[in-house]
Amino acid sequence: MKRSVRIVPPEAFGDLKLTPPKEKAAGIPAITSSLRHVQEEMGVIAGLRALNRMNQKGGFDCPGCAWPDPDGKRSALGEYCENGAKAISEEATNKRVTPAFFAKRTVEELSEQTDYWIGKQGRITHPMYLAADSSRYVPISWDEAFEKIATKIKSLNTPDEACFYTSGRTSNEAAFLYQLFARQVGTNNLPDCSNMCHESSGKGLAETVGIGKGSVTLQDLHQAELIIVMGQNPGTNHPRMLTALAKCKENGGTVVSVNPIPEAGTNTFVDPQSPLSMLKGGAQITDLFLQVRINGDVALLKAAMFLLLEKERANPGSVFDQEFIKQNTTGYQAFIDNLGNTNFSEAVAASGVPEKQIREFAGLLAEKKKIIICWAMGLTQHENGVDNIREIVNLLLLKGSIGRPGSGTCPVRGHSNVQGDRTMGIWEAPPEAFLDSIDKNFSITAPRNHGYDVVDSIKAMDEGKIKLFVAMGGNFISATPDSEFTGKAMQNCDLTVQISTKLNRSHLVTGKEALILPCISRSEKDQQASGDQIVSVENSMGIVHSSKGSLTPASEHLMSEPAIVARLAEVLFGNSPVNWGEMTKNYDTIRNHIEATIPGFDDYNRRVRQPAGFYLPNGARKGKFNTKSGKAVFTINKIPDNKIADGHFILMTIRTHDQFNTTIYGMDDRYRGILNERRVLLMNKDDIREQQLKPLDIVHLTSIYKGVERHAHNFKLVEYDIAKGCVATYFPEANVLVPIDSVAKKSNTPASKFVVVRVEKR
Ligand SMILES: Nc1nc2c(c(=O)[nH]1)N[C@H]1C(S)=C(S)[C@@H](COP(=O)(O)OP(=O)(O)OC[C@H]3O[C@@H](n4cnc5c(=O)[nH]c(N)nc54)[C@H](O)[C@@H]3O)O[C@H]1N2
Ligand SMILES: Nc1nc2c(c(=O)[nH]1)N[C@H]1C(S)=C(S)[C@@H](COP(=O)(O)OP(=O)(O)OC[C@H]3O[C@@H](n4cnc5c(=O)[nH]c(N)nc54)[C@H](O)[C@@H]3O)O[C@H]1N2
Ligand code: SF4
Ligand SMILES: [Mo]
Repeated sequence: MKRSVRIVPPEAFGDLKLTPPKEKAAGIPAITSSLRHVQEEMGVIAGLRALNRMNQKGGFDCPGCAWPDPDGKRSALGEYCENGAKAISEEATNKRVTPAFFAKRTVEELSEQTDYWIGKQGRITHPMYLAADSSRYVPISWDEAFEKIATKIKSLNTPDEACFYTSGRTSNEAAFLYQLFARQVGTNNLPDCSNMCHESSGKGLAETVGIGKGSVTLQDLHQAELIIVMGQNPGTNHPRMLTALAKCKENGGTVVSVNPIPEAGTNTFVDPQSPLSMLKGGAQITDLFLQVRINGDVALLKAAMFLLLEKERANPGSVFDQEFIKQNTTGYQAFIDNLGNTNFSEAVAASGVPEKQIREFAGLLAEKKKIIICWAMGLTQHENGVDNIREIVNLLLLKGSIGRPGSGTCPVRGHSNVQGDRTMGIWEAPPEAFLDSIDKNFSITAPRNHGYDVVDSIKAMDEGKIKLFVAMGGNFISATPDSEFTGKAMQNCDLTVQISTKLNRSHLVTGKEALILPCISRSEKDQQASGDQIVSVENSMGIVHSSKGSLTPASEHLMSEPAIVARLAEVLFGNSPVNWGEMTKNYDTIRNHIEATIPGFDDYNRRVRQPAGFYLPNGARKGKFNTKSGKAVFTINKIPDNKIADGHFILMTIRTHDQFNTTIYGMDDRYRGILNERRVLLMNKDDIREQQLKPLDIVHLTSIYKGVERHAHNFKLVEYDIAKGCVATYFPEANVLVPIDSVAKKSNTPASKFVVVRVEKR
């Protein structure tokens, strides 16, 4: 039975209210907003008790972003931000989705609701099953659920008909078991949210500096002379990064922001953890704001480096670190020859930034030595996303700004353990050495052929090549591109299984049969045979530390993520050669296996219990580049051709201040001054006039890619300070416009920051 569920969220309007965009981030409004969310979901007392444990040594890790906690003393006023408070309120909510909830509603009915409504219903309490001939989930026992999955796996023609997705909140312990399970099944089909996120960073960095992770620590940020924040909105998505930027400024550093819109947090930051900052009215963060056109970053960097090269040629050794370049890099001459041929005025025009500001930027680059570049989705989610990262590396190499204190690469990760999941082997293209190690430690033979990443999984589903889809967290349907295409592809699967805490669209747009396996969350007590367990996570700076939940689980019927994987594996494989039954009695056993399999985890069980955890080895941080040549590599990257037809715009799909990816916390984008409405299109004043539109007009969007059109209707036009020719709206409502084939070369990351659209008045 094909259910007629809604794949794309309904086009319902809220009651839009506009206020001037905020000049200041955090401060009192952030505290008020945190408390409101805590109160609504958990009650004030329980909420504050939970917040007191969050990000403290021995407490639980914030389920929000991957920003690190300080190594040393932690603030008694709380080591969290507004969005951390929202994240915990959302997962520790008092509301419940019970079997009675499902008995009252079909999946079709549920799918007509907004994502906001769906997410707000509360925590799922029981394992649930959706039969092939039904539209209503009914309760199922854990044993029956595992039996169904095991039976399906046994029936596959090849293990590659199974696909195991992971979202980045999963702990190291759960992730390690999950990938091991997939490999014992016999597939490397392990797509993860990273494929849509920092995959371009991983690819670009591994190739040039020999490690697919960032090189800096928090200390480095504090010590840097110049920090460049590119394609990132830290005030909303990594709020405590502002504390680090403020420290850098206190120490005399300079901050440059590169963005098509001026984002609040990078203007002024009022540290809610610092009474002094509150009194003073906050610190100015950005010294120089460069309003690039969407995907104008390579052009900007090239233009700036061209100016540096002129200075260097006039006065050799004055700008570039020639000694560093000679000792540590390859490809310099070819890079310089190419850079010298840059058409400067064309590069300036392509960047969209006025020449005067580019000269100012180049002036800063010329005089500073300790430089850090931070970035996020504004650089990775482009067809040339990998080139963006390689160009950043070029600049840092010219300046000798990597592998030294106060300098280096800083890709700011999204989900709290997305980096750890990859370290644990959640990877569709695992290195041979990793698989050898798995084989040796567990006496299995892991498959060697690479599996599907996110985009390839969707295409495989479309072609009927995937029969079983399992998701360890996340919301695959809403997070992926080309929603209609993806939704139909997912419906081709025989069985889809979601291991989840809360309800989302992926529970409604399913395969023929579907299961929901509800799990405990990070903040909750994880009790196993040997007592309360800890799990561990790796943050954006490669620090592995423990996380211990303290709240009572949302329901007595929940299982932990590691226990779900181990139980399923035991049902399918028994306890030989992998002793799955032993695995979850005490998670120390899992960590011992991780230690035996993955480099850098020596003495894991002891070190993870150190109050601030431990740093994983990182060659680039120490100036050791683990590339083929043993040196860092200059690369040549073309300025992308971003010309689009007249009357078209480049659309970026971004996050509001009130959401975590597909989880909608509320309807306000407070810093941007857009309240009570998510269906908005941000457009520049001149463009509105030239298009003969008016602010608050209702418009329809059509994306055009290789002759195919995709539609999203009903957005209110908001006049906004955004680069000319560019427009913005929110993810996930706009994912229906992102073409499945528009992906970054090499990383296959959907280009969700570069969608060519037409804007038409309703
Ligand atoms: N509160 C909260 N925190 C989060 C998340 C969340 O949804 N909510 N999500 C988490 C996850 S998984 C991730 S990956 C991160 C995402 O963190 P961000 O990458 O900060 O998130 P986005 O909203 O996608 O913002 C991208 C930024 O890049 C800019 N931009 C877009 N295109 C370009 C471009 O071509 N060039 C330049 N220079 N800038 C551009 C946009 O204007 C915007 O400021 O945040 C993590 N933290
Ligand atoms: N257009 C567009 N699309 C994008 C992006 C964009 O910028 N623009 N960003 C991309 C990025 S960077 C990312 S990372 C992806 C995110 O993709 P996903 O990681 O797949 O999506 P999330 O919205 O983070 O997943 C939220 C769901 O996770 C489940 N969950 C929450 N906590 C837990 C837990 O502790 N355990 C388990 N098992 N489940 C839990 C809940 O059911 C919740 O509904 O989206 C990508 N999609
Ligand atoms: S910065 Fe990120 S990890 Fe830290 S408290 Fe805020 S949301 Fe949580
Ligand atoms: Mo992400």
